[in-house]
Amino acid sequence: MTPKRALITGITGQDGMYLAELLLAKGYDVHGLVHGEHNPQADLVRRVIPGVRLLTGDLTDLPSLMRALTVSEPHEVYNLGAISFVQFSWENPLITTEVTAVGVLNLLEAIRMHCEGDVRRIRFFQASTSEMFGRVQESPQRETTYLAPRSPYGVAKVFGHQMTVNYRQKHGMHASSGILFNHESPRRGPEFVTRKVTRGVARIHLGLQDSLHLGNLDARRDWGFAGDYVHAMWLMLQQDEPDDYVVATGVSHSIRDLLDVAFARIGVHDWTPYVVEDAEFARTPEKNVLVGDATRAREVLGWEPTIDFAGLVNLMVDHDVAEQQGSAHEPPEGRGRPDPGA
Ligand code: G4F
Repeated sequence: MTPKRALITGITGQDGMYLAELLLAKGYDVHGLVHGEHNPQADLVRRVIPGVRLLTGDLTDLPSLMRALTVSEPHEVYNLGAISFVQFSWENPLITTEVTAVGVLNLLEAIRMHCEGDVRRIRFFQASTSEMFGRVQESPQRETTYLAPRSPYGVAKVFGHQMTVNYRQKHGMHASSGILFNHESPRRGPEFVTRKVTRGVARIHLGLQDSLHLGNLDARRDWGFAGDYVHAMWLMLQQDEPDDYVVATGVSHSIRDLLDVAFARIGVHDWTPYVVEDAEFARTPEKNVLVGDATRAREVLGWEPTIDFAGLVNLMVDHDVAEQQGSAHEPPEGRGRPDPGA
């Protein structure tokens, strides 16, 4: 049987890498879009997941997307590419909009034109986000919860989400959207709070760092494991009909909880001497509790998270201790500015 083919944008990010591994294990031919000629993250993907075929392209460049579709002839397209750091989007709202919002439209249009009237030939997944809920109108948040984003990133994601819904409704595309709550792993960039904490804790444990500077310790998130979330993405594209799904654990934790678990892993039960609340990292205003209701994903897709919060944090601390000692298998570092093409 001819293997299924998939095209992934955002292949160099944590989700792209986990998804590529999942699809390769299922026998897919996997193509990934990478931005720029000498992208250091592309070398990491080549090294860690040698089965993936990389294509150059950019979500802001429609002809490059058309070319990627022609070369890969995918059955499934996963759009994981975005500028995804919320703080960065406040400093760079236009490029965030071009990549994270208009990039989705470019890809939908490229698929529509490529399929020439047979739009169901390619199934499309859009990575939407809990950041779309922003000033939350109900808790927990579900697929029908009103969208009230509070950052240029959240606004851009709402555009991509609604375009996906509209292309499904107007053009009959098999286009699904996963409203993904925070999902983490040892491959998470160190600018995000979970990895910042687990990496900092590992360095404190090894005597490489004295303290950890953080923003609001009372902020709460619904954190899951990225490997579980890419499984939900794949399940969405295996359904006969496309739809939108919240992907979340349904449990909210504070940054203090994160610190409790991470420091306990290295045997420290009072972390207060090590943690500095620093206005540089505080976001305002942030009074909302993001927590997702994944009932639809559970009932329709049969999806369940496999790793809980403590398991996730422990996994990340253990990885970071090994990495800081120079014995980890895969250095996920080297992420600078988020990669817009991928
Ligand atoms: O780890 P964060 O930077 O992630 P955030 O902003 O929730 O966004 C992530 O998850 C979203 C949902 O999946 C994605 F859409 C988005 O692309 C990204 O992947 O911050 C989490 C929380 C925030 O409340 C933040 O204020 O941690 C709080 N925080 C406290 N101190 C900090 C820090 N965040 C960061 N990055 N650094 C701090 O020092």
